[in-house]
Amino acid sequence: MRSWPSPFIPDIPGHGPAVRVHDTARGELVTLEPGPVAGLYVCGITPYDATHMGHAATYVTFDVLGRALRDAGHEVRYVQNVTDVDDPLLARAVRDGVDWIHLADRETSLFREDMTALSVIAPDHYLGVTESIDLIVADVEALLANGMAYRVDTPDAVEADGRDVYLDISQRPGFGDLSGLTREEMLPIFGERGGDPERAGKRDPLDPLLWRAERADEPSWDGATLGRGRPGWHIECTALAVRYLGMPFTVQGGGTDLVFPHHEMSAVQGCALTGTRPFAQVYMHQAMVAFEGEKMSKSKGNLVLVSALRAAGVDPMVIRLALLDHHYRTEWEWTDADLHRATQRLAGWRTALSGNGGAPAGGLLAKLRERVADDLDTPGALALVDAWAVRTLEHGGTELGAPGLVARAVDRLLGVRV
Ligand code: 5CA
Ligand code: ZN
Repeated sequence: MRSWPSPFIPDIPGHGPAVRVHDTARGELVTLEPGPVAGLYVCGITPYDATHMGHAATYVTFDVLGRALRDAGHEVRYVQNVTDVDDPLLARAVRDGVDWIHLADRETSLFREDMTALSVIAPDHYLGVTESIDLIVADVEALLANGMAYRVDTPDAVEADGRDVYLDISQRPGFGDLSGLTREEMLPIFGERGGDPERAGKRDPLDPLLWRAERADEPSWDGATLGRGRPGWHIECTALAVRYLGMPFTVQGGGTDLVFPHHEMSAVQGCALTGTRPFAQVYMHQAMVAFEGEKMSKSKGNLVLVSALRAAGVDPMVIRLALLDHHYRTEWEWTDADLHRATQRLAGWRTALSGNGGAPAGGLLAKLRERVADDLDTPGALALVDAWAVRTLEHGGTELGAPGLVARAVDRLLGVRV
């Protein structure tokens, strides 16, 4: 799938320290040790509505991670999916009386525009489910062949012998290691987040769907020995990560709403498929962004859209600064005050950065790098630039070239074009 144009990443002297982040599985800060190439998989959108501040927070967070890894001297291989066929997308298309393909296409295009405007570095592999069917089918067939998956009778399948396929979770060691949830805690969440604990014929209510046999009025693809149908949700991310990054890759990312079941299942499936562990070295999650008292979500409709703000004339760099002002592990609620504060900040920075000279910047570079590499402390990084801007504005610029250096550092590390 076409991705979007990546922004230019300016060079600055030296390089940053090793990157430390919070691993959800271990519940502690860990230093990433990826070797020359860091593999990053971040769960992409289900394109049935436009990019909201929660999505934007997630993609900006992992963009900053990618920038920190590059600054520390690693090459970054970045993979992202598009869930361009799934139940909520099909349901929205039916509700609105539109073709699901057009809906997915339209919202994915808008997402690309939003990511471009927000200066987010594009994935190296940007892949829709609908263009990855063969890969997914081969993986589900492999899981059936090695006894990790099983078929369930499906009376409402279109094909007479059509049967759904599930992963046999009870066979899997390590299930629950990521989320740390008990079975009792898992069951209701599984039901709320796309799972089907009540489905008759499953060996375990928590078993995730791998392949859904074709039903009437639903899109379907040729599944070779699986029969016609479409993939379950989690297997798409397993298949793409294994194929395009290989196991174990450096970081699996997304919002905290994906810890269970999505990332737990993706990981268990990857281990079942390859016979190796772990799936990813580290699992990183962006805290939920709320609006009007609740998690911002397409299904609830309490949305602040990136595209709507852009259409209203808000500078995308103001949006990016508003997001960076919140640490990725802290839940927060979007308000107009965020916009106001970021607008003031950008204006102040622009004034300070437009002179010939500025306050000395050598020390600032090292401190900025340290903040970003320390569990992506972006609020701390913004505060450092604020302090430099105040010094420059209050005392005038003494160091020629400092504004240029600071502007490049802010662009390289934080993705803010001033
Ligand atoms: N297509 C799946 C992942 S494979 C999906 O969850 N799509 S999504 O469109 O619902 O979400 C896209 C990304 O944004 C996910 O990483 C999700 O965790 C994150 N996200 C969704 N809502 C919020 C929110 N309110 N705050 C922060 N991140 C969010
Ligand atoms: Zn995913």
